[in-house]
Amino acid sequence: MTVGCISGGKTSDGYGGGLVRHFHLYTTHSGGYTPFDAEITGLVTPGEEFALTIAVNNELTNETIPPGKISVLSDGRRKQTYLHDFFNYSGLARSVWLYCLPQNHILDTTVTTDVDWNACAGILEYKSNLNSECDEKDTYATVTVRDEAGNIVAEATGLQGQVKIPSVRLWQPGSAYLYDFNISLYSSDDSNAILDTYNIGIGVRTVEVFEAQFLINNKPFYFTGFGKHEDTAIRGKGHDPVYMVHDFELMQWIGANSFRTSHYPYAEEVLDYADRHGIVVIDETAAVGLNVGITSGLFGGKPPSTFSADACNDRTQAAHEQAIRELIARDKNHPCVVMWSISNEPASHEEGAREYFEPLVKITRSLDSRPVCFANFGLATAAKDRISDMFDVLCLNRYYGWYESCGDLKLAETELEADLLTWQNKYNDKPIIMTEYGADTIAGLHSAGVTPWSEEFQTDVYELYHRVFDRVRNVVGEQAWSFSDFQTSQHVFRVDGNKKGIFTRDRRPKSVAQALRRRWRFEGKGR
Ligand code: GCB
Repeated sequence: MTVGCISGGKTSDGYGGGLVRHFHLYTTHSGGYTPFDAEITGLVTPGEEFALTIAVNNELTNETIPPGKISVLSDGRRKQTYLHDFFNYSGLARSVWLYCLPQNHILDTTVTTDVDWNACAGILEYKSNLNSECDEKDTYATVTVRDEAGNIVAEATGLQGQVKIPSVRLWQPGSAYLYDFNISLYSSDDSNAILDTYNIGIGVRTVEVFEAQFLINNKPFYFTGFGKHEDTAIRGKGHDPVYMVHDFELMQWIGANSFRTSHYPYAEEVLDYADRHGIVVIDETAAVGLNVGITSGLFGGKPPSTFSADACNDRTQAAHEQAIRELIARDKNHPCVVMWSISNEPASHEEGAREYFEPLVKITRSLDSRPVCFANFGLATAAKDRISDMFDVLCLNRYYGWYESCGDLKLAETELEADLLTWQNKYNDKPIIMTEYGADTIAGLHSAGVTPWSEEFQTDVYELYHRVFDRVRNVVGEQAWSFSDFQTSQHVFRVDGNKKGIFTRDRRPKSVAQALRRRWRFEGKGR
C-alpha cells in the first residue's frame, strides 16, 4: 500500500469541491501499517485553514510488502491477486496527526530494561537523539522515573545513560506495571528554559530463550492465545477502539495471555493497551505471502519459484528490510512485545530462502535484542526448511485434520506428533510455539458425527492438538487460529470469509471457546 500526502491552500468553498489554490505533493510512503511523517511548516500559515489530503493506493506488486500481482484481463480490467488470506481493503487504516514540535527537540528515545536479580533492582539503559539542527552543546537533559503512584524512583542527567530502580516492581504477564520515564531537554544558557519533554511508559522485564524454554523474568512462559486480525464487519480493516476493548475482555474471559499481530503491525493503541494489561505480544511485519507455491502446494501443480527476479527479488527484500526497521523503531519500547516475527509462512523450503533471509535476520538482531522468529508453513517441513537454524523459536502453523487428513482425526494426531518430534529432534534447544492451528467452523452447524465445518468438529480438532502439545517437551505455547472469523478474498474454500474463528466476526463464542477456557483458565495451562 502506498500512501501519499498532499496539502493544498484553502479551497474556494472551504474544503468542498472548489478549486485548490496551492497544491503540493510533499511525501509518499510505501507500507500501510507503520507511521511516517513529513514537515509541512513551509507549506501552511499559522492561523489559516488548509486542506490535507491523504491518498491511499492498495495495489500490491511483487516488490511490495506484502506482495501481490496486478494482471490486465482480456476485457481490459485490472485484477489484483495476492497470496495472503485476508481481504485487501483499501482506505486509511491508521490515524493522521497534525502536531507542532519545538525547534530544538528530542527526536527519539530508546529504553531497554534489565534486572539485577541479587539487588532486586531494575536497570534502564536509555539513549535519546536530538533533531539535527539542535546543537547538543547548547542543551542539557534530565531523566526522571516515577512509579505508578507518582513517586520519583530514579533520576539521571544526559541524553544517554543508565538508571537503577531499587526494589523494582516487574512487568509480568497478567500483572502489568509501568514506570513513567521522562526525559526533558533544557537550554544550557542562563534562561534554563525547557525545550522539550518526552514521556514513555516502561515495563521492566527480561526476555530470554534458554534450553528450549521461553523465559520472561527468568521464569518459563507458556503462550496461550491467538493469531488475530484487525477486522470487523462494516468497518472492514483498521483500528476500532470499541472492538479492541471488547477483544481484550474476551481474551481475559477465555484465559489467553498472548497474541500474535498476524499478519502486520497493529495500531499503536493495541500495544499500549497490551502494555497496560500485561498481555504478551509476538509482533509481526506485513511480510505475508512470500510463497508463490502456496496454492500449488495445496492443489497440486509445479510451484513456481519464490525467490527469483519476477517474484521476491532484491527490491522486495529492501522493502522487507524497511518494514522490519519501521516495526522495531515504532514498537521497541513496548514491554508487551517479547519477540519479532519477521514473516508469516515464507517459502522457507525453496532455493534462495537462506540468501533472502540471512541479511534480514542480521538486521533485526542489530536493531534489538529480543528473540526473532517467523511462522513456518506446513509444507516447509523440518527436513526441507532452509532457515530455522537462524531463529530463536520455532513458530509452526499446522492444519492436520483440516487441509491435510481432513476429517481423519486419528491420522491427524499421529502426523502432528511426528512432525513436532522431528523439529524437536533437529533443534533440541529451540522452543516450539504452535502459532496457528484450527478448523473452519460455521457457527450453529452441529453434528453427532465427525463433520468438518461443525462446532463439534472444531472442538475435537483443538482437543487433539492439546493432547499432542502436552506430550511434546519443547512446546511452549499454543495460539489458536484465529481469534475471530474474518473477511478474505473469494475462494471455493471460503464461506463469506475465513471461518476458523473461536469467536464469530461479531465476537460471539463458538462452542470450542468453552473448551479453550477450561484449559487455559481452569486447568491452568499458561498460568
Ligand atoms: C495460514 C495462514 C493464515 C490463514 C490460515 C488459514 O496458514 O497463515 O493467514 O488464514 O492459514 O485459515 O488457511
